[in-house]
Amino acid sequence: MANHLYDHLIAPHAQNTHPFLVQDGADDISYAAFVRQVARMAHRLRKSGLDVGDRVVVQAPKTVEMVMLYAATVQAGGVFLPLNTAYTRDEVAYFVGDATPALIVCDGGTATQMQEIANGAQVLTLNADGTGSLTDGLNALPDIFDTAERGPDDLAALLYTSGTTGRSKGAMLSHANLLSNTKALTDLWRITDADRLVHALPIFHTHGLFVALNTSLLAGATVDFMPGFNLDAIMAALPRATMMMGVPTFYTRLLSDDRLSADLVSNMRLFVSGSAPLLAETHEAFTARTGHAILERYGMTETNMNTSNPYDGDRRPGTVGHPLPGVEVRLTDPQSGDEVAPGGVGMIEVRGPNVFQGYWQMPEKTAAELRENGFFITGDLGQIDADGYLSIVGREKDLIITGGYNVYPKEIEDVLNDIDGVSESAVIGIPDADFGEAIVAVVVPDAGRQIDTDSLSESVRSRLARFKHPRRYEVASELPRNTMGKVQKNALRDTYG
Ligand code: MCA
Ligand code: AMP
Repeated sequence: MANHLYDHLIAPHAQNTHPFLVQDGADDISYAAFVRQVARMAHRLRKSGLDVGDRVVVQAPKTVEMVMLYAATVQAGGVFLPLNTAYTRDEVAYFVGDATPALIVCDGGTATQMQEIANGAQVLTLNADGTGSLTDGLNALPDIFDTAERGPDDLAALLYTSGTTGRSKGAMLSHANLLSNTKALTDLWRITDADRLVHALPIFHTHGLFVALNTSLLAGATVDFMPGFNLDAIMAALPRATMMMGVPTFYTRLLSDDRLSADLVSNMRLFVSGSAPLLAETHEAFTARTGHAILERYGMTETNMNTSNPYDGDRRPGTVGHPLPGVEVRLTDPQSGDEVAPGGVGMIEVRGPNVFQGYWQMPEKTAAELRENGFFITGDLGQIDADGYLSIVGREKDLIITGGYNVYPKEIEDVLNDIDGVSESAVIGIPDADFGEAIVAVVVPDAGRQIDTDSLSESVRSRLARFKHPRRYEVASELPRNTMGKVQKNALRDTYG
């Protein structure tokens, strides 16, 4: 049966003996072997209760089996919902409650806790070594599966993205959203089966999952699949590789190591950066050291990728390039919604086949951010130069990006404000050499109370993922406010940055 994403990304590889997933210390997995394992896993999912349209929540270590699980979910007609492995029980409980999955796949170590919040979903396990109830006895299942019928507009994935106002929103991504973007990127970045990609990103976000893996699948490229970012492993892999995708922290870390040289990367064709701003100085230092101009692109969970610097031609530091083919970008006045004059700063809005279907069960939020004419309001402020290069010059949304992870200050402020003795708080991002931005919390105690910052961090630890924890707490007698009563975060950044 027709299945838009499966038919383009996976089915064509049924007889393809070229290596797909390559790992240190393990046998290569060919494309054909991958297709067979995916079919077996689709049987496992179906037998475990997955119906067409059901969500599959996955909070599991990065493994080749998790890539198979993604593809098997698509083949069985499910909706893939990966979660950051750093999320706490409370955070996961919210996603499970909101998305009401039929299946949850988690690390064996968290299975008991997951059962408690499963909300009726069946829990399967997948451990870092690939074992678990998801894969137990898998080879006994048939290696052909009757692919579920899914059209271009059916959902393939639900990816949660935090918001300025608190509750995380599930971005509904259709088969056509994912496939159209995959085709645009594969074409633009000239990805082919001769490529070998260094894959050190997590696969629970758009960057590592869709940008990196979907393009490799479409092109039939080989993926050097690493469990995470390890400088030694990447240095060892670069001489054999042709491509790498990373967040800016990858590039600053590579630059901090003397082993990075033009010789080491002489086989490389393309370095891509995204998810957070790449400093122009990092871009320039990388070119000076290696001769490679990093290609910076811009995307969002809701839209996949929107713009990219050119493959041929000038990759301009500090810019995110031009709209992808088929994608429209316009800049508008945040108040009036009117387009700004050429060269002016405005809200970045995007329209195209990449733009999501709306937020899961949140029609008001969808209506607030997705215009009836199809333009999505990104919350990022941009400027377009005379040559059409877009630069992100600021954000309307109060957002911190640390090491490529998005953190909404409101979520941390809510936790801090709940703590006994805290009157109010403001959370800011300050420049950090490794993560780009680091989180600082400024806390005002209740009148006459002292605050012990150790107890603050203790309270935060149990409720929020590690990457959201403030690296520093500052106690202040009051927060600076403007005449409208709004906290002036710029003033706080000046004081504490
Ligand atoms: C780890 N830690 C972090 C982060 N990562 N803290 C803040 N921000 C982070 N990103 C914590 C660890 O838990 C640890 O805490 C301490 O910081 C030091 O960790 P370290 O070993 O240095 O970290 P790492 O394991 O090397 O990870 C850093 C990383 C990783 C490689 C930069 O965070 C990463 O892979 N980031 C990529 C994120 C990503 O894929 N973003 C794409 C989102 P402790 O010391 O207490 O143990 S998709 C997206 O944004 C859009 C769509 C787009 O355009 O792509
Ligand atoms: P997410 O919510 O994880 O999808 O993150 C999307 C946000 O990351 C965008 O709205 C931007 O603010 C930011 N972002 C992604 N790519 C870039 C980039 N190349 N430069 C600056 N910011 C970026």
